[in-house]
Amino acid sequence: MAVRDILVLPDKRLRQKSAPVKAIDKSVRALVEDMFETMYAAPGIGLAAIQIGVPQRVVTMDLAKKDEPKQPQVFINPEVTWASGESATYEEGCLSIPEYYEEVSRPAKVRVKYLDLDGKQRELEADGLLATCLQHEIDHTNGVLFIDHISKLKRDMVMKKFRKAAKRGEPLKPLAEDKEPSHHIG
Ligand code: K1U
Ligand code: ZN
Repeated sequence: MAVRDILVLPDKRLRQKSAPVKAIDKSVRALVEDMFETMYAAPGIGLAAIQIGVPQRVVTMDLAKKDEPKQPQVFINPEVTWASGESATYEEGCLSIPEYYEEVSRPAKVRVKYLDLDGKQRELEADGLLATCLQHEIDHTNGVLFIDHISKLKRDMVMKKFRKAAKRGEPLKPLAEDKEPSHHIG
């Protein structure tokens, strides 16, 4: 198990479309372990494999509050099969876009089809933070970032800031505890 480096804007690999997992073997299970370790260390509530440079459709998540026992969830080849017409707005963050938070409007409810770690086909209906987080992570598997859902003006500002930081070789800070978004669980 290892904490892996998280890709940060403007890394082009974040725009790559990930490939479906063909077989849930030892290497996929090892990837999932590394993803949880990386996600908990960040800390984050979700992670897509491409964020650690692995272009496979694998997502980890844990929406447990600070004082609750861990609730690790794994979604392999997740796919939205239905989305509500009604929208919900949530202040999102992204471990690949550190210290930037913005309100994003998405379908309030979604149905998601996926494989669990045993290769069993499952489907769930989600609302609230689970619906937001699932859509954010599924977007990652398609090379889409949450800044693609905000205005071009704001997106261009974010891109400019991160390109500049990369050029200067500035150290990229993780999401600090005191900078957590207002909706934070726990
Ligand atoms: O995919 C990612 O980059 C992870 C991202 C998931 C996410 C957050 C908010 C809305 C939608 C998707 C994060 O985990 S950002 C960090 C964060 O929200 C958080 C960190 C510590 C405690 C609680 C939340
Ligand atoms: Zn993200």
